[in-house]
Amino acid sequence: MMKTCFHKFFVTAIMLGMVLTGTSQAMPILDELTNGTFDSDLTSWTYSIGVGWYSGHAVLVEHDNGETSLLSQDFFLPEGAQELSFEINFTVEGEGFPDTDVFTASLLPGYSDFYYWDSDVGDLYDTADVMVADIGDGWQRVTLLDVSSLAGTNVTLAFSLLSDTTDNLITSVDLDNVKISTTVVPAPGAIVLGFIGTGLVGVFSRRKKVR
Ligand SMILES: [Ca+2]
Ligand SMILES: [Ca+2]
Repeated sequence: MMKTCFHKFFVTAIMLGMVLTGTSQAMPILDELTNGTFDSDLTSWTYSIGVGWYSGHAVLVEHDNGETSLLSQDFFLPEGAQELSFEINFTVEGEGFPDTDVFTASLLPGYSDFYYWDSDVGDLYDTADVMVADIGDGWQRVTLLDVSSLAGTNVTLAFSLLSDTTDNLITSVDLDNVKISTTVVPAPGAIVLGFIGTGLVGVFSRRKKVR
């Protein structure tokens, strides 16, 4: 009787595992964010003309009138992901008014242009979602405070620099230390073991009551 009961339980657990595995295989899971520190090049990033590497960081410069310099990476945002942050340093040369250069950061889906900067106004962002801190030598750290709603999914992080059309104003943006911070969550294996443990306790307590 006991043996049959365990047998049924484990067959059910294995079938459930197969269903869950089948579901997750339908969507290819990407690698997590890599080379956010730009140690030696732009490996793992997708980039357009106008984006380069210099001395341990990425640099976005204007490459043509009215064109966009784009740097992006598609990656898997892990379970427990909490904050996304990066560091930037703007250099603006020339007298551009009324020209306007625009830099944006987006985490898609969901956070389009969560950080926006233009050469006329400076930076614009929602303080409920984003924090900006001076960290010295002209660098600022921009933090998107809560990305937990996207944890466990594939996302795209994109930085863009849109040039004005007359180019009296020359902007370049240094970018470094793109990071995801996570809270500790139980590994999937631990969750499954937890379910099995709870199931066994249930089986034993039910049998005890029968006696
Ligand atoms: Ca670096
Ligand atoms: Ca410009």
